[in-house]
Amino acid sequence: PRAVHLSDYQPFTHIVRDVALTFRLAPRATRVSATLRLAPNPARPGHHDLRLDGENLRLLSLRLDGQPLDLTPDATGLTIPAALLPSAPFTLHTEVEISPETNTALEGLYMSRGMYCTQCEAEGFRKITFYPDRPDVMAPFRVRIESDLPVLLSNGNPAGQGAGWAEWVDPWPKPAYLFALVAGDLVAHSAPFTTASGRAVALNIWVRPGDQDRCAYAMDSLIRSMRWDETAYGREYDLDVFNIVAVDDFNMGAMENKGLNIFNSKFVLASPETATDDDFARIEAIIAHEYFHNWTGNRITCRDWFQLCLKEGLTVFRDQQFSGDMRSHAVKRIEDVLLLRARQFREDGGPLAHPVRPDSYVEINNFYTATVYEKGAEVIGMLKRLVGDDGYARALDLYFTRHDGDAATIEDWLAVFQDATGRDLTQFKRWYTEAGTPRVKVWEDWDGETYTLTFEQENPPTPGQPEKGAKVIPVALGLLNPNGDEVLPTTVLELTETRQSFRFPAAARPVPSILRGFSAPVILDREVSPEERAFLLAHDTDPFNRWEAGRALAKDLLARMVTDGASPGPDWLDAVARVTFDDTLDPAFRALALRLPGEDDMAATLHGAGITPDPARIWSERRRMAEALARHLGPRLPALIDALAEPGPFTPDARAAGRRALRIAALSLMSRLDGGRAAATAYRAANNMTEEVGALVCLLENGLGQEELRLFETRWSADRNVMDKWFALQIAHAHPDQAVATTDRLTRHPAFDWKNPNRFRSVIGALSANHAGFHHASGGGYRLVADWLLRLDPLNPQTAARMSTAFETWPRYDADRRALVAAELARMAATPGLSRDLGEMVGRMRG
Ligand code: BAL
Ligand code: ZN
Repeated sequence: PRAVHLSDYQPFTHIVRDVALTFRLAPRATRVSATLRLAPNPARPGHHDLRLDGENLRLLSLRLDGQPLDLTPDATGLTIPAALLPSAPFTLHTEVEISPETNTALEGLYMSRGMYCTQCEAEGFRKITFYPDRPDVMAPFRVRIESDLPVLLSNGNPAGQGAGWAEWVDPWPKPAYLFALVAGDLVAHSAPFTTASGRAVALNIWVRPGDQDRCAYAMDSLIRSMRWDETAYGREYDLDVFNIVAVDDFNMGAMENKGLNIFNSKFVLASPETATDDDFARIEAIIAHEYFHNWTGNRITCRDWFQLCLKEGLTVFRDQQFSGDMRSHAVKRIEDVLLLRARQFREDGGPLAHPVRPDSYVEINNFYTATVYEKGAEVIGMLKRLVGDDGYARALDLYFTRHDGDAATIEDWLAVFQDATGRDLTQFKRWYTEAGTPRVKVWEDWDGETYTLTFEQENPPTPGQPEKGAKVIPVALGLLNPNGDEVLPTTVLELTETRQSFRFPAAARPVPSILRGFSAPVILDREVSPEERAFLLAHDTDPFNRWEAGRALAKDLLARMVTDGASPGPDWLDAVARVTFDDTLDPAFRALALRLPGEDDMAATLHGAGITPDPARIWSERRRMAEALARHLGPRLPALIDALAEPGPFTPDARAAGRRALRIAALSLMSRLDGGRAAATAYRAANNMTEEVGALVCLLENGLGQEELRLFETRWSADRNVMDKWFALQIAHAHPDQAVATTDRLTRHPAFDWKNPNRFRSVIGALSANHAGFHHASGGGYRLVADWLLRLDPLNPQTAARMSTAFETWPRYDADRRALVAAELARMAATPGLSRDLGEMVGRMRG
């Protein structure tokens, strides 16, 4: 397959003035007739062929201005030669037949348990009808759906319905990737909304009968998102209805189709009994994310798929701001950075590294990555820090006024910042075009009067990018005096050169708090004593860096335990104890401070320090660390666990969730001491899924919980989303020597419906999340995952390709493991008929 290059971009030959579609739904023979009113595009002078994308379509009829055309499509589309085309506007009519029921790839129009639904981003619309399936072709759509199913939905506003049909009109020009259609036996959880300027909007969340009592939190999140976008960004909703549909079979989390968002049901349905606090937080964030796309993605879309971060980075940034406003900015920032390091730094440091704006791809579905999304959001956070809150607000206002209705680029985006603030962003743009996580080394010097910080940035080579220039790195800095008082409040230093020094008057040697709020997505290299880290954990006024100091203390210790058999000493144990029992601190923060560094994170850190990580040893030393902490805190744990019990009914708010998180963290430590007694009691007493899962994990981590797993399965066997947890937990928390066997056994469980992406992820994905199990020296983890990717690939290449990232960290490990992974990658690469999706991923990982 050929790569597509950013440098080859050209506007489309034609413009689409409007689109009328009629769907006659039938599981194996849906008829789609399309009427496109087209005209030559003045931006592409000359008389051109018209090339329409189309895949797996049976062409039944083709007419141009009413006249039949006798043309045969090829495997990827249909070309109408220029000689047949008028130079004036014309109308093209096509009718095709498609088979939603046999569409297992879940792209285009497909069926999920009797319901029709669509997924068109990035290039699914071409599996529905012949069309210029590219985001810079925008048009208003009129859609008629004919079906006996009771609920028939498409984008825009309703325009009539009767027995067996419904019509929808979307007045906002949109690219085809935002098209959506749903038909099914569904019920709505509804609420009214009035926008700031008085438009009445009917909000509906459509679910299967029986699920309607699990929509309240999603609806509440939607209403809060709509209000927030009005106040924070001045953006109002622009249609009379906003529909959300929950679907069980879905490749992604959710999709922002104009006026008709389609969601993976796990990110909509929630009740205290079935959803954990993390689920509630994710639902709130994803509902917000998809809603926010209405302006950042839909009203202003991307010119081409290389610009994906234009909408995704910005929309992630906006949903992070929203969640921070709804919950706690400090806790949200820590969680976001944990995720960034776990997923994006991991990607940026391996064979799949790519720029936030890539410049070539084989399969665009492979670029819905942590780099495009999460690093894309970090880059916007840095921009905001550099131009200030007012500058950011002015730039965004200009972006919305200048580009409403456009398919825009990163150049357009940076231009609004330059024009609104006068700041030259030429160098800053490297964040978009260069891959890799910069490493920033810091030295300090104090001569009795002046304190000097010297920074040196290193931008490591990544695939296809051996050399890079210096980046603009905003480093938020505070200085504390030895009493813990802040002598320099947060100040943003701008690194623009490879090596740079900053001087501060200081009569006493200050303690620096560097990269506050994680002000740039970099790896900070600085030799810091455990005493200084403990000091910052106790005194830093910046909550992120306070947490970071504790985390660094733990990582330094764990690294020494792994490499030279060190043991936890009072410096770390006492520092953690002080935070754990400090009632003046937010329980959610204390829970995060109690969380030990993850095994994959440790492996990456050791690798970065030039040490080959041994997954089994990291696992056992981390366990020894947890046991030492449990013994140290042990006498005070029962009182903490009791004090954090929530009286009264469950509420999903951040305060209550934080208390539960700390309680479960304490219970986890307690379980290392009491043979699981407290956790078993908590499991039976739990009246919500957070505590049910929390207690179960405590047991599983100690090789216990078999009886509780049976109870859980009996209770929840009819609930697909809850059963996904049951599958995932016992694999992710299995002993490393048993993880592969547990996974293998569960793939034979009658409820292992491997064609359902959520279930596949909850089993095969859970194995790759079990670091020591997946990287087991036997190679069994690698083999099992590769076997299942090869099995899934012919049916659902997108999900198979995404999950192949399990292998992306192979260069970190020892020669034996590298050889085992190489053999699996070679086996996949040699498989006949491998999809373009998985083929590209495997090829990139092999290098
Ligand atoms: N656009 C794909 C799903 C999302 O990022 O919202
Ligand atoms: Zn998005």
